[in-house]
Amino acid sequence: MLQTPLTKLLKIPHPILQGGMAWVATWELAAAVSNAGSLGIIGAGSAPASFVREQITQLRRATDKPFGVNVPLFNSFADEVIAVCIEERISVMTTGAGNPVPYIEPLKSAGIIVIPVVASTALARRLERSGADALIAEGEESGGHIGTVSTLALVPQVVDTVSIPVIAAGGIADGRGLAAALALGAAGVQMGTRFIATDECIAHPLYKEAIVKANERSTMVTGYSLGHPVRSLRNQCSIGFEELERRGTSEEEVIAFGTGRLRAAVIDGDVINGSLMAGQSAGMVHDIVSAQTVIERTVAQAQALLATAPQYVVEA
Ligand code: TUI
Repeated sequence: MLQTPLTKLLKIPHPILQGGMAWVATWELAAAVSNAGSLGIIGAGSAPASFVREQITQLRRATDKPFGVNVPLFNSFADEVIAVCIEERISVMTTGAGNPVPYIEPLKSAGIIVIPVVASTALARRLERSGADALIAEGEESGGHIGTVSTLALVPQVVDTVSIPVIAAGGIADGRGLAAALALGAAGVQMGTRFIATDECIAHPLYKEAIVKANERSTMVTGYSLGHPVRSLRNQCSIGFEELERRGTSEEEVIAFGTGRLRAAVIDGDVINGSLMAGQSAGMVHDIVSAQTVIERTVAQAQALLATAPQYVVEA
């Protein structure tokens, strides 16, 4: 067992969170992850509150373990989604892609553990002061919407800035990543891409296959010109997006080009014109296995590595 301040806070056996990936992180994946002793998370993405409520209901039928909901704050339904999560008294909320300060107090009053994603020490400091329970420090190796600092540089700097537990994310897909994160002072990890290539994930088989086939140079970042950088696998969609940005196409047109692309990849398996959001760890993912196998392997490998360097484990 790897006990850390995170396992204590969340009352779960393993210091692992599953990323709350839009369209991909449904109750099926979250249930498998939570049942395997980690924290499963439903990704609200840009979905309306009614969808999220239905997901929570289904997840409660499939597990009695703690779980979370991730809300990207650019979701136009964010207020309603968060209201549903408060009504449903979920265990944990993670937030991304924005500043969650206005939501922290109402969430905490409802007994919900609040764990925002940060990509800078400035926001980390502010969120600790505003009452966040822990933080996810997410490096630019991650898939989807990202910041600009790498995990190796960001995590220790966030750890040095705050006293609450820090969870490392970005570029982590196995026990080496978990052991390294603990050595950087993190209390656990969040993995996204690794959990797409699992049996329980509802992503189309062609999306999973694209991740398994990827190497370390298979991803690219688009959207810098919009102020919303997004990492995805290189394909006609991401190359086309880059081309529009290079030509200085209007923001409306670039946004219109991107609309519906993630759904096309995840649901329809359109690996050519869809947006295959994935992190640089895709090159480390070589098989499609159960979520439980991912977790067992990750913990066993980290434990073996840490047996030679036990001083890196921050005890609960
Ligand atoms: O949220 C994410 N990753 C996401 S959300 C998403 S949904 C989507 N995106 C594009 C098209 C269609 C659907 C896909 N990927 N990660 C968490 C994250 N948050 N990464 C970086 C940040 C972040 C960045 C800046 C958090 C806060 C922040 O601060 C802004 C501020 O106001 O200070």
